[in-house]
Amino acid sequence: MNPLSQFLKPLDPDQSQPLYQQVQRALRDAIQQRALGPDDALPAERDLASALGVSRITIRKAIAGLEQEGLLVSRRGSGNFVAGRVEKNFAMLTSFSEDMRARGRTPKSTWLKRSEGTVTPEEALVLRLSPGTPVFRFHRVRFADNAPMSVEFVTIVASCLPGIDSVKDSIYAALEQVGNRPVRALQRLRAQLLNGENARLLEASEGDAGLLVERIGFLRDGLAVEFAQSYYRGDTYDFVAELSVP
Ligand code: 16G
Repeated sequence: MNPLSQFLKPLDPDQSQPLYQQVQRALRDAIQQRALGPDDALPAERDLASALGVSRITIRKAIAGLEQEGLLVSRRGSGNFVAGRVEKNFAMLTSFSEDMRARGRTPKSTWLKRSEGTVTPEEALVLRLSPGTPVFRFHRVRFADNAPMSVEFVTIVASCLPGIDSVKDSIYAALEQVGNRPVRALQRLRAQLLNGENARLLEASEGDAGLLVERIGFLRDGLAVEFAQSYYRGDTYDFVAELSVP
């Protein structure tokens, strides 16, 4: 038996919840319980409509809502698909915006804070800067389409950018414009449970699995330009690397 059929049962029009929301819930459950896996095609609208006993208009409204949530993606001409996990090459020095675009997803960010200051003792050690060096700090939630992927804290050495407002959507684009995009980086990945503010921002539950990736980016002359800490939802990101014999 197709396990998907467990989720596609005729709905009850007498329930207080609008029908399209019931459809959304049924499909969301099917995705979360893996009856539909990443990149799987959703059944045709007319098949969903007849299985759930609702109109195609209701199905379309539910699908639009799930697209908004980032759970489904519609591909022109070929239908609706479950959004896939993002696979990121651990050894590629790319930006979040580039990674998302390369996968056909639209990068978005919610800005939580941007501020100017001087290095903290920790940043001074990590970036090898003298105390008092000016820095810019950027705090954002990063989305692929409408699905939250990471909460990011980035510190950039202020002398590498013309000003804090030169950063629009992409920090790396702003650095590249003035020839200060990092060309080498060190990266560390650590498992971390999502709690408190980070869990809330990533729409995860307290204690869900997460990943903390820290990156120190360097310029060609070896000077550090960025220190970034990104907290990822554990269920949305896969880090892959190619290995070779030493
Ligand atoms: C990625 C980088 C981060 C960088 C950001 C720039 C990892 C683990 N981290 O999130 O170091 O600051 O991209 O993205 O990949 P942006 O250019 O889209 O702002």
